[in-house]
Amino acid sequence: MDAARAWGERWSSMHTPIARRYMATAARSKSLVCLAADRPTLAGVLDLVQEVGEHIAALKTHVDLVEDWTADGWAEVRAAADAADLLLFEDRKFADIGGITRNQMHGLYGIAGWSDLVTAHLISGPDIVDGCHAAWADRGREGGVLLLAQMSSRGNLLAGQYSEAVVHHGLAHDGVFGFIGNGSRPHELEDLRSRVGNARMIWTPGVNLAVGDGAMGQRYGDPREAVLAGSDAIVVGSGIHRASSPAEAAAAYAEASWSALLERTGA
Ligand code: 6AU
Repeated sequence: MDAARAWGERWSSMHTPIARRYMATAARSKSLVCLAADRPTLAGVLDLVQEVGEHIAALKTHVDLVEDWTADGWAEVRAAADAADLLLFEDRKFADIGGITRNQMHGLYGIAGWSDLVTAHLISGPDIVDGCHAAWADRGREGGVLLLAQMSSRGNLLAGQYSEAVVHHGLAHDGVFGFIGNGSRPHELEDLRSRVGNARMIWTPGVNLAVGDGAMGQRYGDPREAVLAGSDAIVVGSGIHRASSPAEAAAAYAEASWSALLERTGA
């Protein structure tokens, strides 16, 4: 389906190349799934991309949990993401001052050289967003920052005035692709969407077709409800990579998320 029609107001309100790129990718794959490929080996990540690539729109990594990481091995992950038509999202959750963040975007893992998206906390102030973009510019590349406005884990502190301030500053910065919202609580998400408006993405972890509590304080909500409440991408990890058939699970999350988008926009 045509991306503009599927996404409705979100498409017409978001002009940055990276936002359009994500929405077009999602429309091609008929999926709002961002896979959290939280496997500890390069082979594990690569296998997962081969298995589920056609059912997802973005690949989220934690590069520092890959035990056998090498630059060459990671170049294969980037190539696999390209071959499967995926945005590559490093969930680094930067939190330092702008200049250090810029250096951390380079560093051992060279994140600026291969990531399309990164996460950052705004706890240290808005210069962190400039730090990320300066690093992408150093490598002649462009990217987008997702700011953590809410979290899915129990007892987290991203609520109230802090969450409001993240949205306020984030909306003022063109380099902010969007916000991380809490997929496990649709009413919190609706509230976040009302504050964010249409001109930024909201991506939501904490979703699983099996709603309930996960390991170590993680909480899960239903993917369809998250999209209806205003989520633009469901971040799914163990619901896919721990499934007996990751491909079947990814297809089910793709169907749930894409049909919910069409229901939301009336497309
Ligand atoms: O589906 P799971 O629970 O296996 O994986 C969820 C993924 C993990 C977390 O690092 C990440 O989503 N995450 C985030 C992100 C995306 O920033 C924020 C949050 O509040 N909760 C959360 O689980 O890779």
